[in-house]
Amino acid sequence: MTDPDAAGAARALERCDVLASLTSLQGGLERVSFSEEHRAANALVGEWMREAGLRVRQDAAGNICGRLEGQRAGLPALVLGSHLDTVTDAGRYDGMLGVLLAIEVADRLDAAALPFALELIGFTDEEGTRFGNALFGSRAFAGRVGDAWLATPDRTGTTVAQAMTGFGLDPARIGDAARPPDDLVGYLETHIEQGPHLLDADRALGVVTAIAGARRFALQVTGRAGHAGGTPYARRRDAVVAAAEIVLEIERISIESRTIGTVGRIRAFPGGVNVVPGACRFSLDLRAETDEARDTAFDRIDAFAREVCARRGVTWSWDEFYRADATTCDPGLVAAVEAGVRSTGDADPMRVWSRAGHDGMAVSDVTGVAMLFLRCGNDGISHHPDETVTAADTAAALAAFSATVHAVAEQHRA
Ligand code: HGY
Ligand code: MN
Ligand code: MN
Repeated sequence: MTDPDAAGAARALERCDVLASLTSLQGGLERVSFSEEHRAANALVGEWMREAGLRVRQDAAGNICGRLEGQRAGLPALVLGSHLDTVTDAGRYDGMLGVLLAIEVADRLDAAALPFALELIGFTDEEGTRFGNALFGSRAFAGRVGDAWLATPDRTGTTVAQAMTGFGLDPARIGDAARPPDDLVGYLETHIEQGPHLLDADRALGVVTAIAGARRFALQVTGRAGHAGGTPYARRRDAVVAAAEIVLEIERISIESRTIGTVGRIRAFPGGVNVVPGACRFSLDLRAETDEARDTAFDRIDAFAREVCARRGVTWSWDEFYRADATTCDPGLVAAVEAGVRSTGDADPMRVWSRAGHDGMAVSDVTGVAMLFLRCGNDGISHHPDETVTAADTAAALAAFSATVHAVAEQHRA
């Protein structure tokens, strides 16, 4: 890596620290869509894009976008991006580092020599933290946001459409964010791995070949509330104990079927310490390298839950609120990412499939996508304040990302 790579990496990491201050969470990081923190982040990132010479706009979905023309005006664009929203109590690199490294790539490029335009995008609401459904900004980019999504309420009852209006957007114009395939050459995203695979293999960078398909569910067991003292076990219809059996089986089925099932949220109702819970609501985030493995695992979980609930005299119900199918990265763009990684001196680039979901899952509906991963420190922890990367790995990622853009340009010139 060269000094410019180190300098660009240092600036990107410093800017991640600045963005981390735009938070709604006392003592932690949370930045959700159509919030004042989102507004401030778009303004700041837009300014950094302008400083790098891009023409900047906010699109109809609240994504912050920049553009550099190529050899001539109006060419289809190679898009570099990631997301600027976060989970609750998040790390500061998930999403943000990819957008900021894209700015560093644009800042050093002679775009007028490129056979395509270069666009940057900071997507909003990749996580789904506020409204549950995820990939909002990138689904809008692909023209896949419909009225039902706009009517989805957050926990306060504010719908996506109302939040957009408060943000200064017109939800009826969401279609204006959609990009036709002919506008696009491809989409490249640099992202932290959010797991330990590069760390365990002692590799700074990884070439993503596929992104896991995911489904998210709101699960519910309904029994009957009762007195914690007076209700004999034989007469209980305890929703939490039934749910506990199901949660343990989710782990067992996931491990056995090489899928990844997580119960991240669980709540007992009515929630009194001296009341047998009459209901238990819990979430399921289920992902796998293939949609078939994911869907088969869910069918097994569903069958097990029905059996447990019948045995315990309680009822089982669920609602699916998010689905993103497994995405295979574009072979040509993967080859360019591999060339980028090789340019950093890694002669045998490591290929990985992403266990984390990414905006590329949505963007792949309108153009080819590929990703460059960089190593996560701290045992690969992410979606946590202890999420970390090193300056050296970030410099390597910047060098590789820049070289990837040049490799795509070479492909287009050939
Ligand atoms: O959930 C995910 O995998 C991503 O971080 N949104
Ligand atoms: Mn994330
Ligand atoms: Mn992310």
